[in-house]
Amino acid sequence: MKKESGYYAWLGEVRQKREFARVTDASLPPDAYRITGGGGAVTIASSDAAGAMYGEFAAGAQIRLGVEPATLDVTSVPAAKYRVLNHWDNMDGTVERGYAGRSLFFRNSELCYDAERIEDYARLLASVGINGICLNNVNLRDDSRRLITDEKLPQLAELAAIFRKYHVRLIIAVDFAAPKTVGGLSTSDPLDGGVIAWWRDTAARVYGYIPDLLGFLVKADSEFQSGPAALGRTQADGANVLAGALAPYGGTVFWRCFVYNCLQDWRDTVTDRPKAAYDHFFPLDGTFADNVVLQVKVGPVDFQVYEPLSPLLGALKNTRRGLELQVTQEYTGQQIDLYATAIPWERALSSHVSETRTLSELFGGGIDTVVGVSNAGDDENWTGNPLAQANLYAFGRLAWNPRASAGDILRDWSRLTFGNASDAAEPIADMLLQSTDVYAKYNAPLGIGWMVTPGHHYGVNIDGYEFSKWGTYHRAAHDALGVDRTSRGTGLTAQYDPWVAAQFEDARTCPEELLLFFHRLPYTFRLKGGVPLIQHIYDTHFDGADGVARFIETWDALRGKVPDELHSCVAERLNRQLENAVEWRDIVNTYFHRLTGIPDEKGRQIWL
Ligand code: GCV
Repeated sequence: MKKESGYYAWLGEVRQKREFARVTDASLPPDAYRITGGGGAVTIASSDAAGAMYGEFAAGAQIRLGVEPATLDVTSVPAAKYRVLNHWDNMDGTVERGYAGRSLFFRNSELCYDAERIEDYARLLASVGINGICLNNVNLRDDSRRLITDEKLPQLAELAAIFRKYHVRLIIAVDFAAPKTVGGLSTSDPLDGGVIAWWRDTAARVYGYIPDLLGFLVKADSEFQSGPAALGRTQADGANVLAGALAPYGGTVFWRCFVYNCLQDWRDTVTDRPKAAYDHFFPLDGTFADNVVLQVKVGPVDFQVYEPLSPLLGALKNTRRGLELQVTQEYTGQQIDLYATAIPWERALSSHVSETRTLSELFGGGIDTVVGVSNAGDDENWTGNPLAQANLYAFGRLAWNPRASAGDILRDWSRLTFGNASDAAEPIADMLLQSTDVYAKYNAPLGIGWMVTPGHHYGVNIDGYEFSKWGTYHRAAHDALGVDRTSRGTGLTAQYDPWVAAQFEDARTCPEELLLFFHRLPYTFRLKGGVPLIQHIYDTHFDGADGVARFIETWDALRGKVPDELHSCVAERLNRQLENAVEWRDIVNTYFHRLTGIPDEKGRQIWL
């Protein structure tokens, strides 16, 4: 079943190795390739072995997409040096925010894996250009802290060897307090001589086992993880001590910027969570060591359906940055609901950081790393919902080329997976292309976010986070909704480049999908098309649920055109998605009708 099933086509096909001629061209940058057809052979030129491998995968994919080999003429250079997946896998086998079974790597506090499956996974990742992977959760728990000890490193080195065959290098997530929790020292103060020596010894030990380790990943001072702030030190003090330890081995510190106060008081209207990363890191610009990459989430809050770009991405000028995206669908349907992440990623990458530059134009300059939080687990189809494989594929494609079009990527994935000439490929690509709009319509309106069930984050709960400590408030009242983050409100807009800030400041120029993120507006406020805000809420919620019903019709018509097992797996999820969308529709519409007393102009069913 495993290899024949349509679930595996994207992987299965790349397993069919084709023979291409290889030549060395030292003028090409690392990982880059040039593919040329003609003369009876397809030739891959590269300056290194990784480039030759990427070229072979790309040539194979082009041929399967119907390109005549003789006409191949492609030169491709990755925009980001590091294209990395972060797994949030715990050593007990659970996966934080995982929706595809259990961990591929861990069980019962041990490394535990199917080597053949890991090799499939490594090949799958390499086929879309991914070249780094962190296996353990950034939230360090129990034995995962000990992955940097002699007890766990021999087995980790065996896993590293499998990934190495495909030029994928391991990263280890480490506990900032490891000098204490692992080393038994009395402090983890980064300026303490004993701590500095401990990290040096640790790096020497780790690199003894895994000489090509890409580096360490750290979530510090965030959501109860330890960090330098608690010791009166800066984030730079913390990152630089690790960087010093890794430097002799060419290692990199991936230091996350997801630092905020998760114990806020909802009555406090001054503290504003999306301002936190900039407030913590911008003043330190230029003080991080050269081998530190600041890993910044794409939006300033936490992977909500609509967020502006994190202001930190454009503001830092003298510090290396990594863009962090969430492939796993924590807030976006948990691999039950259909949601093609390529579309919001394309929107983010083409968003402006200044009048003249988009986010994608920072690649090759300040941004040299792209990180995706993985959506894969040990489910036989890798991603729980087989259509969510498109998100892993799209992550690799956009990390390699951030200007690629989401539409092209999704169509390619569909054709590579279901067959170039298959009747299913186009309708499935169309469903994926519509999926994020449909999901956004029945979700929280216009960038307000966070109307999800607390804890697991699936399904609607409008006030679930409204009176909590997490800093995630919509502040809906009978007359107005949203948070004023302009200069008249919390002042978040001031963290952006002035040209970008000016767009956000004015409700008439603010991108409509971010209107309630930046503005507090009356329900009678007229949107660009003239529709009042309250009517927009009703209309989109009815449309969103109708959109899911249409997906079910499309999918029913595909029975027999895709493998049966895949069909029933997706069908079952679409039915659950419809229940979810109806619940969102009815609860959101009822909530706002009751609050405002304003009826739906179209007189549809709202439960009062
Ligand atoms: C790994 C969100 C998620 C957490 C995650 C955190 C992070 O808060 O809900 O599960 O923790 O982001 O990115 O560190």
